Amino acid sequence: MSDQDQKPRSLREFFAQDPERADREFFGRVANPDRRGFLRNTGLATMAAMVGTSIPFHRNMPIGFVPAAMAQEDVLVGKDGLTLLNDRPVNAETPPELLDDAITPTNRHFIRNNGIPPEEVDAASWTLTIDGFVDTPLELSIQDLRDQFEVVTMALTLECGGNGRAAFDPPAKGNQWTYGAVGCSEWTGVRLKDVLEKAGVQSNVVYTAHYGADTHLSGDPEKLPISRGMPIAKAMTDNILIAFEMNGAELHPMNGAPLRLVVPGWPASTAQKWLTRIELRDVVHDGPKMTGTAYRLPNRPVAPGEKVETEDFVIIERMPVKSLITHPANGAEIGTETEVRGHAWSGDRTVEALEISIDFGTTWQAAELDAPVNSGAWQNWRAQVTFPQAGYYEVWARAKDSAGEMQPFAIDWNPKGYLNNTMHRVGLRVS
Ligand SMILES: Nc1nc2c(c(=O)[nH]1)N[C@H]1C(S)=C(S)[C@@H](COP(=O)(O)O)O[C@H]1N2
Ligand SMILES: [Mo]
Repeated sequence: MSDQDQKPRSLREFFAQDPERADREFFGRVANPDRRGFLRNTGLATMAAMVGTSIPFHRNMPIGFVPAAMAQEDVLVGKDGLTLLNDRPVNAETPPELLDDAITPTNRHFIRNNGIPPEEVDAASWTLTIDGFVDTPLELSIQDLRDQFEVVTMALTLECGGNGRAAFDPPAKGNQWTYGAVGCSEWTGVRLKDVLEKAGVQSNVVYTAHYGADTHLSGDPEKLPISRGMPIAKAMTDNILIAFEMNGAELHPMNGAPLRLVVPGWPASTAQKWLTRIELRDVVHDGPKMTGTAYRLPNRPVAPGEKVETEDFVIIERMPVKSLITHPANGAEIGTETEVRGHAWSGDRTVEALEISIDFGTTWQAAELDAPVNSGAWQNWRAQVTFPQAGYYEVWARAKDSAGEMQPFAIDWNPKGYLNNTMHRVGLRVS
């Protein structure tokens, strides 16, 4: 039986199967000889946050004890309305109608973890190492970053490369994301480019490699859950941040506190959370999730279900043109006059036009489309729609980008279910 088959589907199941491990991974709780739990500070804080207050007798709590007040969704502390796809590692997406804000609030930003987040996070002693082919290797605290580089705030779109995977047929393995593995929060930090320039990028550098403090699901300290990178030319663009604030506050623990990369326009897997090290390499990075079929696509269209050889895969770079309808919600009952609105984005490009249809794609109406607030931010759009009579309608939205690329009705199937940018459809009952 593979590891996959034994994977518990809920937090409660996980605690039932392996209580000591569950305690270690969720709360950093270590067993005492008398089998009572000893909660480290962050673990205690996590559990207190879950139950909503302090736990005076926490020292008496037995190992593997799930507080009765804790529902399964409570792994999502500090998140609101997210759909939990997996709790080990934690993966949760945001329903489209909860992504209606121009800037995604922290409690609505999706979570995609490949491993176990670090238990003890101390922002004051956190360091970032810049090494590899640089003139001067750097070791920087978060305060050093603030002091030595220009601090900037930007709205930046992060989208998982597997967003939309649930629509693939035959199905693709992995988290069954529907629409909500995307968000555009406001991030504060320093430009990656400025930091790399200070270290001095040597002429033979072709690629970055990113490392974080999370640990592998197996518990093996030699294994990394994920370590991805990008071509040096991409790394030197202006809108990539090493961020220490999210929406004007600390990063959410699940979104990489206290330090992460934010890389808009490319698969968000390049945006290393709990960032500890960036290495500059003279070859393409080969860390976990860089090779094989991970975040890679066949180099040609393939038939649905077709077997593709590993050497025929290429690394995904920019994300494709895409949009989301965030209002009204799918299934809503509305009147004949309604504002329809949402966001649109396209990798390193801008979106030039957004059109909607209420007659299954027969005719299209231009929506009002805002410019991005800065490079790397999604664009907000809205349209006033008049439905001719009561009944069932679908609103479809399609974006077209600066290179003339438009969202399709259907996309080529690929083995891992990446880059689904088909049009978003919302069903509405008009009365
Ligand atoms: N250290 C670390 N960084 C990581 C990951 C991870 O598992 N570990 N997941 C990546 C993936 S696949 C995505 S889509 C984004 C998700 O960022 P979010 O969880 O803040 O939404 O983080 C990326 N950075
Ligand atoms: Mo991802």
